[in-house]
Parts: sequence; C-alpha cells; structure tokens
Amino acid sequence: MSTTPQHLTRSHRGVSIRELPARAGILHLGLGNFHRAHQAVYTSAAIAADGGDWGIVGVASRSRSVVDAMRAQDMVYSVATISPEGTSLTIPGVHTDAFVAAEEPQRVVAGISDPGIRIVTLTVTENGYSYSPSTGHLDTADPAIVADLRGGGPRSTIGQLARGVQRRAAASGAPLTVLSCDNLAANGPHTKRLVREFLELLPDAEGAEALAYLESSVSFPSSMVDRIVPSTTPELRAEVSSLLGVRDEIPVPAEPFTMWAIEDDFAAGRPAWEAGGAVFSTEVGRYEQMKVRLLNGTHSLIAYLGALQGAETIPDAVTRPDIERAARAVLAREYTPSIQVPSGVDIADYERQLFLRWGNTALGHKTMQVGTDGSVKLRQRIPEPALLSLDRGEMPHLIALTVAGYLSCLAPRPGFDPGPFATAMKDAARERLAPIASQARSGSEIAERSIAELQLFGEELAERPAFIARVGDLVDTIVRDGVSAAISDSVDA
Ligand code: CS2
Repeated sequence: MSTTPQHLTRSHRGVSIRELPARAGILHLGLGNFHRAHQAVYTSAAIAADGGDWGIVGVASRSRSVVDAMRAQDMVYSVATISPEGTSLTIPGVHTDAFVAAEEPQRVVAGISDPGIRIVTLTVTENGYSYSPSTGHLDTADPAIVADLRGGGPRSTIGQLARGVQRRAAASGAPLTVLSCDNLAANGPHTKRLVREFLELLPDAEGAEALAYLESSVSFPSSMVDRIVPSTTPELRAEVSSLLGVRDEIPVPAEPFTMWAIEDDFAAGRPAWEAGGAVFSTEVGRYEQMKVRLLNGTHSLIAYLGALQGAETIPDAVTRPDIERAARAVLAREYTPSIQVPSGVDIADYERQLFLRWGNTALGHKTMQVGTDGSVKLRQRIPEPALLSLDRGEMPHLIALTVAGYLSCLAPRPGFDPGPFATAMKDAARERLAPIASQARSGSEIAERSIAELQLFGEELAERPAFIARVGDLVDTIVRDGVSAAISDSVDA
C-alpha cells in the first residue's frame, strides 16, 4: 500500500471548498501569504453572498514555489486561523490561475489589458513601489525602472501597471480599478502618482494616450488592510495536513482579527466584499493613519527592542514588562494624539485589542519578520507623527527610541552585537548603513549620518537636529546600558 499522503485538491471533502468562479475578474500582484489570507478570503465571502465573475489570477513576483504548489493543489490551500483557543481552517478557493511575473512579464501586461479583468489588486509590500523614501516620487535611478522605461517585459510593479494601462488604453479602453492593499499612506493616490510619473517619462507618442486614459478611466481607491499573517512553518504544514487528512504544502497562518476599509471608487464594478466584513468608507485616510501608526508603528518598536533583548517573537517581546510599557507610552503619548479616529471606532477598544493581537503566542509572529525592510516601513510609520509632536514643542521620545532601536539592529556600532534576530533582518538600506556604522565613534554620528545625510526618514526629519540628537543619545544608551535603560530614559523623560 502506498504511504505517500495525497495532496489537497478541489475534490477533497474534508473542509468545504468553494466552487470555482467561472471567470477571473481580478488580477492580483503579489501572491504572498498576506493576500492569500486577506483579499482571497473576502473575495470568497463576496462570491458566496453575491456571485460574480470575481475569480483571482494570482501573480507571484519572482518565487516559483507558491505557484507550483498552487498548481499541484488545483489552486486551493487553507488559511489556518490561529489563536490560543485553537486553530480553524478555511479554504478560500477563489484563484483561477497563478504564474510568476519574472518568468512571464508580458503575461502580466496582457492580463492587465484583458477586458475581463476589472480590478488589479496589489500586495507587493512597502518595498515594491519603486519610490524614493526621501521624496516620495518614482525612483528613476532604480535599475528595474530604468529597464522598464526602455521597454521589454516589465520587471517592476509600477512598470507592469504602467505598461498594462498603456496596452489596455490602446486595446479596449475599458475602465479599470487599481487597488493597492499595502501599508502606505494614501496608497491609492500614491500608486496613481507613480504610474503617472512612469508614463510621463515615455516619449509622447507612447505615453500620451495612456495618460489620458489613466485620468479618464482608471480609478485608484485607497484601502486600509489589516491582518497579522506570519510566514508558513514546517510545523504549520504538518498540523494543517493532519487536520485535513491530506498534504497542504502552502497553508497560511493568520490571526483571527481581520479588517479592510476601502474607498468605494471602482471604475468597473467590484465584488460584494462587505459580505466578508469589509467597510466601505469615505474615511479611509483616517483608518490608514490609525492602523499604520498605532499598529504598525508600535509593532516596529516592539520588534526592534524585542530583537535587541533576544526575543524571537512579538508575543515574547510585548509581554516583557519594559517593552509593554514602551508600547503603551508610544501609543498614548505619540501615536494616538497624531490621528483622527474614524467615526464609529472605539479607540480604547482598538488599543486593547492590539495588545491581545500582539500577545497571540500561538501565532508566534517573528520579530525578524516585522523588523525586515524597516527603512521603507518606518518611512510610512514615523515621520509624520514625530513631526506633529516636535511642532507642538514636545520631543517624541518613544519614536526616537524606535529609530534608535532600528539603527542599533541594522547599523550596530563597532563592537556592539545586536543578536541573531536583528542580524537576520533584511533591509535594502543595510548596504548604505554599513559604512556609516563601521566608521562611527558615537550614536550621534550614526543618527546624524543616517537621518540627516541619507535622509532615511524623509527630508523633513532630516532637518530636526533636536530629534536627531535624541536618537543619537538613545543609541549610545542602548550600547552602554542596554535596552531597558533606554526604555526607562524615554518613558520617564
Ligand atoms: C507588520 C505588518 O511586518 C510588519 O511590519 O507591522 O506586516 C503587520 O503585521 C500587518 O500590517 C498587520 O495588518
């Protein structure tokens, strides 16, 4: 008898699997775990409630592994909702196809121009938009953008969108919605601006028609997405497979909490995502600020301070009394006063839930994962609230501590060992930070060179010497006296 366990497929009867939508209406760029546990789940609920040809073609940017596994499993996989109370499985089953953009770039362009596709959704991370963190504009020095402007199969997400829009304008001219689902402030207008800047750089004969079409027929609603989705581990694969009774190679772990606030500006229709709990709102900007600062900003603080203290996971970090104290202080003093709460949201309850979510030990979200790509993530999370405090005449000590934690992890002073979890954090700025760190004799030099010279957190913070000096002090305190001393120094300041 064969002992090879069977793979999950559409014919599996263990957990109910949605009938495949007849056709795809959505092309999704960024087939990572987040998309598969968020938009896919809402789309499944929308189709169940309201039908519609809203199948999703999933496009992975470079990696073959998920695409191969999706194909081997008839495009189905499970989402494991994990809490200390237990694990439950759902199978969204809404993907009609999947492929890898790096292997078939022209297929991305053709997909965007296909009139059956009415929405292009994006989860390409803060890092995937090819913009300069200091100016917010398209990074025309980015080699992928340079190549995409020249022509051929586009490599960058912005190049793919722009070339797809260009082809669609010339072909059907059918309206289209581009929906960013990444943690960027005003992610709709931001994405539109970058696509427009790309098209403006093309010769007139190529770009003019596309630019006119972009203005008249493509909408870019903003959206705020929220669900903590860690990486898949071998343990999860084993647990899910044993719950299902067949092998699922690509289950996605996710927390029970999920939220999606979307601006209702769709040029060519949309799924009934409200059936899955999405909120259509005119206040998406407020939702974004609340989430990007309160959840993500504080998440970064927990990740950097936690990693420096040797905590592998966010729940391990946030349940340490001093880190919890720092998290509560940054929320109360610096982030919450910087936002306008969306109508109907109970902010005290939102904050209470944040601690439960971060403390989800069963989920085991890693400090390394949250700390990765800090240079682009922090750019979204900290400058605006920091500037608001500074303009009120108050030093944002805890935001300064977040930056000092980040610099201690990514640009450690000679002789300072930030530990294995900080060392494992990936960041495009590492290369630029390395010479700064290796030559530095003090924290103030590291802070000055990274914040003022490199303008790592934008042009405005680069011109705030008091803030930069405070970050420098805290870097020195971390090196000399440790993270707990730096926390006390910031919270009690
Ligand atoms: C996290 C986010 O990795 C990070 O930087 O802060 O991925 C966070 O888990 C999600 O935005 C939650 O919605």
